[in-house]
Amino acid sequence: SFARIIGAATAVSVIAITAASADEITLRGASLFDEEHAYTKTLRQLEQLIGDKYDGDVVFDLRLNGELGDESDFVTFLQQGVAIDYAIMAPSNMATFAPSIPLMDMPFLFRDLEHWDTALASGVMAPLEAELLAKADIRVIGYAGGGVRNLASAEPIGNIDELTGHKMRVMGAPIQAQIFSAIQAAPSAIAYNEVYNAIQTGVIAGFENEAASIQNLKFYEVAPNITLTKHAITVRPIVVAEKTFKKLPEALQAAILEAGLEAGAFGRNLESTQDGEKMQEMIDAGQVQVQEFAGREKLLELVVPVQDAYAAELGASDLLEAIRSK
Ligand code: MAV
Repeated sequence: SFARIIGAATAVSVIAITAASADEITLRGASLFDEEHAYTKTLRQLEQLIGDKYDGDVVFDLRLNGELGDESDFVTFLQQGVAIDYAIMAPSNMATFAPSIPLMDMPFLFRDLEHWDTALASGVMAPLEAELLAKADIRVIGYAGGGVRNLASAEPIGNIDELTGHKMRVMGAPIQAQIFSAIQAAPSAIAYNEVYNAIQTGVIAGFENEAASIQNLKFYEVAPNITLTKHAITVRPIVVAEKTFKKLPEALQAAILEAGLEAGAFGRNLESTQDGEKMQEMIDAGQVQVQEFAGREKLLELVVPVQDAYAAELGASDLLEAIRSK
C-alpha cells in the first residue's frame, strides 16, 4: 500500500541518517610529545575547532609521547591511511614519498620570522602541497611551526673549526645532510627517537632542534650546549591522511579544512612566541649553556649553492626564487 511504501521509504532514510551520524567517526592523531608541547596543544585546538564546526559526532583519539613512533613512522601510516589520520610533520621527514617537500623546511631558507610568516601566508608552497597529495596521499590542511632550530651538542661548537667534522644527527631528507655537509659538519640521518641514546653513547656528538622539543624530550641532559646558528624557522604542516579524508562526510571535510587553517595560525603564534621563553627556562634552570656561532654569514655563503642545485634538480628553481623573494 501507499502507506507501507512511505513507511518503507522513511525507514530507509532513517537508517541512512543514523548510519551517517550515529555511526561514530573516530580519527586518530599522533604527537611525539606530551600535552605541554606546542604541537600537542595545536592538535588539541584542531580537534576543538573541528568539533565546533561540525554537527555530527567525531571522536578524536590523540596518541601522545611518540606512542605511534616518530615522524618517519607517522608518514608511512598517513600514506597508507591506517593507524594515523592526523599529525604535525616536519617536511624533511616526508621525503621518501615526495622528494620536493623538504624544500619547505630546508635550513637557511628564511631570513627571519617576518619572511617565514609572509611566505607561509602567501600560498607559495601550493605546488609542494600538490605533490605531497598526489604522491603520498597526504593532505596539508594548515601550517604550524615557528620554532628556531639551533645546534645542540655534548661539547660546545662555537665556530666553523669546531663544526668541521662534527658528528651530528639530521632529519632523513637528503637535502638536510647536503646542507650540513656543506657547512663542514659530518651529518648522519638517525631516527629521532634514537637521538638521545646515540648522543649518550657517543655514536654522535649532537644534533639540531628547536627549544620546545629540546625541553620537552629533555635532550639537554645529553646535549646541553646550544649554538645559536638559527639555521631554520620550522615549517610544520598539519596533515591528514587523504585515504581517510576522502571517506568522510562532506560537512566534516569542510570543517577539517577550515579548522586546519585556524589551528595552524594558533600553532604558529604559540610556538614562535614560546620559542624564546622555552630557551630562557632552560637557561634559568641551568639545563643549557647558550653561545653565538662566530661567522654565521659564512654558513649562508656555503649553503646557497647547495639549495640552488637541489631546487634545480627538482625543477623547482622558480619556486625557490619565489620563496626567497617573499
Ligand atoms: C622536532 O622535534 C620537531 O621539529 C619535529 O617535527 C621533528 O620531527 C624533529 O624535531 C626532528 O628533528 O626529527
